[in-house]
Amino acid sequence: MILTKYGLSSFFTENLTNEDRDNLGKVIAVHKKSFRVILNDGSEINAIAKGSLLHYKSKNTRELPKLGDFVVLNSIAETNAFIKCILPRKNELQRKLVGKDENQIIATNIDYAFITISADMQFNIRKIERIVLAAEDSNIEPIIIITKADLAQNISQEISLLQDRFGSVQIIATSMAEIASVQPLKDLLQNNKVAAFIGSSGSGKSTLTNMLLGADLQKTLSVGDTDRGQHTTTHREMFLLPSGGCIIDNPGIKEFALWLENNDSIDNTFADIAELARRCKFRDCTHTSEPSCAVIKAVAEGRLSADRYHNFLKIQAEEEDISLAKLKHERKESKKAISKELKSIKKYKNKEQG
Ligand SMILES: Nc1nc2c(ncn2[C@@H]2O[C@H](COP(=O)(O)OP(=O)(O)OP(=O)(O)O)[C@@H](O)[C@H]2O)c(=O)[nH]1
Ligand SMILES: [Mg+2]
Ligand SMILES: [Zn+2]
Repeated sequence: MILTKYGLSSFFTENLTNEDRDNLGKVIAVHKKSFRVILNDGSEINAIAKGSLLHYKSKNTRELPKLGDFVVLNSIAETNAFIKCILPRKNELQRKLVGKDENQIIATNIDYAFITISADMQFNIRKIERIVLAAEDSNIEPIIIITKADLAQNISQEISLLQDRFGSVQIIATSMAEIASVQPLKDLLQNNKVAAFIGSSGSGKSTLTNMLLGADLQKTLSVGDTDRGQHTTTHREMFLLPSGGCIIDNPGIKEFALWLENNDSIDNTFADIAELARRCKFRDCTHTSEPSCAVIKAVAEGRLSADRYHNFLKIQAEEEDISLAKLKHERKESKKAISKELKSIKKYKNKEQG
């Protein structure tokens, strides 16, 4: 049963009928109009979503199949398989689309977010912090991978720099010049775990994918190519590793805006600030200008880094934006639902009269 290797467990199947159990699949790639689905016997098919799933205008909606979903198909025997339903998800790695009141689900049912940052570039701490936060918000373990260790001036210094900042997050350095450097990633993926690479374009996601696969399946930017900043990988895809576990190679991401489900996530990531805040004079202190603010005091006395404090403020402001965006999104959805309901009532009335 191949799907076990893709992370299938009783969590997903316990409420299924025997018939549905025989028609399980997992979405391993998402194309414009169809989904690449792997079946329990290891064969792959292209499936389309059932009609009722297709009335969604936005492809970002939760109700549509996403990469990593376990699905039930009907009519596997035929060449055109339909996705009948999506099994409840363990989690969703998601971000907010910049400039839109909409979220994008990057992948579902994953155990690790492999956050790649290349050693030869300046670190964008805020972006890393956001991705860590998004992962933790969804119960996904973030792992920071410093790629291109061979190009680093002083790799142990870079590791300790990040370790100071992200105390509890595991940090791993890799280099394509040293195949053994990916062994820690292979170890993490034992017992059928699933990881998704996430990081800037050119940070080495596809190179790592190929190293883990032991084969050059993914195209990487070749030396001499001048189109730096262009995406070499253009769609998401999931791969089973010969050493066990699965990985998802993603196109590079430029910006990572937050879309959080859990209001406590910020407090968890900024536990030190949450702890300080308990001693602020005002219970609803925003830690910006209030008198007797324990957070501002800690920054002034050098007990809290100013950098971390500013990032906290920024993310806090972002959270307000998210709440607003979510509200707008929900309103739009409920307006749609109401107008649909009205239409069907009208139809019904017309029928009754006619
Ligand atoms: N020196 C060195 N170069 C590396 C290493 N890993 C990747 N590269 C190079 O970095 C470039 C980009 O690598 P990719 O694997 O294509 O990056 P990517 O993250 O998949 O990029 P997108 O698909 O655009 O998101 C390629 O030229 C790789 O050869 C490394 O460990 N050391
Ligand atoms: Mg790539
Ligand atoms: Zn305060």
